[in-house]
Amino acid sequence: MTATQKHFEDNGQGHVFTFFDELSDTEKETLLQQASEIDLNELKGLVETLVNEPGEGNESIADALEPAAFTPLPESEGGNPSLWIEARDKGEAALRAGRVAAFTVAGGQGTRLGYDGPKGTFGVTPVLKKSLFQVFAEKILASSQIFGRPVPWFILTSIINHEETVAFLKENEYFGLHEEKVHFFSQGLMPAVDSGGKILMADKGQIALSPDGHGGALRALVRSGAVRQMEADGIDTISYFQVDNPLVRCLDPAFIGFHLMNESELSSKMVPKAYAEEKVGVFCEKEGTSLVVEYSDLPDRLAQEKDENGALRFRAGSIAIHIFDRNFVNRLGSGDDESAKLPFHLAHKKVPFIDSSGALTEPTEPNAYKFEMFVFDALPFAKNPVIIETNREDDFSPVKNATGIDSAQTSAEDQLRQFCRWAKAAGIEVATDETGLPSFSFEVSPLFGDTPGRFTQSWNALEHKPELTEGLVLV
Ligand code: UD2
Repeated sequence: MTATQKHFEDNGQGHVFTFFDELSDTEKETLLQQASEIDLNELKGLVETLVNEPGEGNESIADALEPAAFTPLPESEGGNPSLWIEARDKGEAALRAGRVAAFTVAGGQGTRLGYDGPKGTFGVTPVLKKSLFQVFAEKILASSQIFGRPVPWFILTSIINHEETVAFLKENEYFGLHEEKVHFFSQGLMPAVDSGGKILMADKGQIALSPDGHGGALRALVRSGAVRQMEADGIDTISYFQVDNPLVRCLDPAFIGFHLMNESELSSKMVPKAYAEEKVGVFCEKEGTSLVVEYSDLPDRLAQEKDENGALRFRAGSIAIHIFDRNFVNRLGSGDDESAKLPFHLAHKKVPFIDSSGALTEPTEPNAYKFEMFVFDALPFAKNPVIIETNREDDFSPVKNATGIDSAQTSAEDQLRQFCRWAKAAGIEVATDETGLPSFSFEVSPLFGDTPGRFTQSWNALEHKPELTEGLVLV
């Protein structure tokens, strides 16, 4: 019996090795490797506190919860235009100095979309159906060209999609970015357990493992050496966004500027929630500390509450766009600071498993508990957290579902509306409906323009100005 087997035996998880003797040498090695990466102490604690305990319940989360303060847009009530100009200038200076990296979390399973492949390879633009990865690459390239410094791009993958993601970017020659500026690293894994806290086996030689949540990004950034590399390259500011949102401004100068001006360790963007049930976390404050309460944890009573103007009181929706200070990532991700650890959240899911006879069971009801960390749980540990308002139509239209809300269709339409706003701002006549949507599809590459100002500049520089018609692509 190996030391790992004994350790599992002693911790009540010896069944993981039931079929060990039937495995080939390579299979044995794989299983031992998987097992050795599981922290059984941590797992035991999670089972005790999350699976066995009934849980806090939403109402106790609500105690003393207040809406978080945020910096309004210049055009919003209380907005300060000169402050936004100052922030933009500071952010542009940081981009010119090469202090900023882009960071995409793309390790998730993307089950809701029903697309077979890494989500970042999914086609989203209205005409060319460029992939999410291509859209981000071109935005990063545009910023690199404008500010004269190549911006490195870090991509978090997971065991589910690492190889395919790397191959996709390579085949497409990194969409114009320098190969050595695109960094991939895989996030950690956690085992799924049954209601008795026993680790589930996906096969005789395979533990049922799944990604440790996007909060795992912080420790993955440290473990992979990405943080060390950033330090060596003079990067102290990490611009974080999710793989599902093609509208995101990957490197927004004003946002970067607010982060730096406030010497913040973690900055975030908010949009006023569109409706009470919208599936976004909400920025709150509890006893002077900022935090995000996930939509599923916010009691309905608070989600529906209105202020004296009739607006939702808890309306500061988190759209998962953040800026991290590199040293802060190191502090949390290294695990050195015992007082700053991201908690795990519990998810009850259907996970296929083999039983004690080795037969595979495909459950029809949730049978397993998974443990995930959320990146926004870093907020209470951050010094000087900053929350700024952003325009939803210029930053957020995710592709999450196959149809309906937050689908490929709604996102493509939001991209079209943005292109039309830019065209109108450049003095081009384009007919749209009352929601700003044209009756035809066209597309603007981020390399042609990624802001109204740069769109206008490129448009004015065109010798032959094309008519905006179906299928036009401005590159
Ligand atoms: C997330 C936020 C929600 C809101 C919304 C905006 C959580 C729990 N909720 O909801 O508050 O901001 O986004 O769109 O995050 N990912 C990984 N590794 C993992 C799990 C996820 O990289 O182990 C990535 C995934 O690839 C995606 C992102 O994290 O880019 C979001 O994951 P999700 O789709 O599970 O989050 P969602 O839509 O429930």
